Amino acid sequence: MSVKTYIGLGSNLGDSRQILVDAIQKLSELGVVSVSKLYQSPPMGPQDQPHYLNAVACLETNLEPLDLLDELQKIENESGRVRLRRWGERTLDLDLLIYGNESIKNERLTVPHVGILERDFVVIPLLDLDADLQLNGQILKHSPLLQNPTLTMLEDQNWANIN
Ligand code: A4P
Ligand code: MG
Repeated sequence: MSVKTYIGLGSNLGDSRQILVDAIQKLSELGVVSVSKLYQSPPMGPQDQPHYLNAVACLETNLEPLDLLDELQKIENESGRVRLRRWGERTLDLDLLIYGNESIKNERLTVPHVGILERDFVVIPLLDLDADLQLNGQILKHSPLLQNPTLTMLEDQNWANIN
């Protein structure tokens, strides 16, 4: 039985747009994928790093959570992932944001991903995919973050040639 999952994508090193396009292509080998618009956002965390490109993908997959995490980490590594410091620059970061209605907390995985509701670069692309999405009883489109978004929309939902 397939489960609806949401994956956050971020990149601020290398050819970020191409890295995200390639990542979406690889995600589409794991199930049915649709994507948000493509955004640029100022760095959260250390400020002396480049802006990020961010997007969110919806993936309907049969993979169990830890198997999906394995696949996400494989895709990160294939992008030549460099990660220098916490919240620092990286070629590709794939976060498992939501896995169906499941709450998961173990050594390798916390789902829903912590911090979704504090990050406009996650909330806004999630709303592209489901305008009525709720998380822990919170209606995302009512989030105060939407009052003063810091991100810029770069391209519509055709950017990855997938929808
Ligand atoms: N892990 C636990 N739960 C999860 C999950 N739901 N999804 C574990 C993915 N991984 C999860 O991840 C470290 C470990 O987290 C993994 O081994 C996995 O078992 P990591 O990606 O190597 O490193 P990091 O700790 O994710 O810390 P990180 O990545 O520094 O934090 P974030 O939260 O991923 O933030 N600013 C903008 N504008 N846009 C961004 O996308 N991203 C970050 C990274 C910082 N600033 C940003 C952005
Ligand atoms: Mg991460």
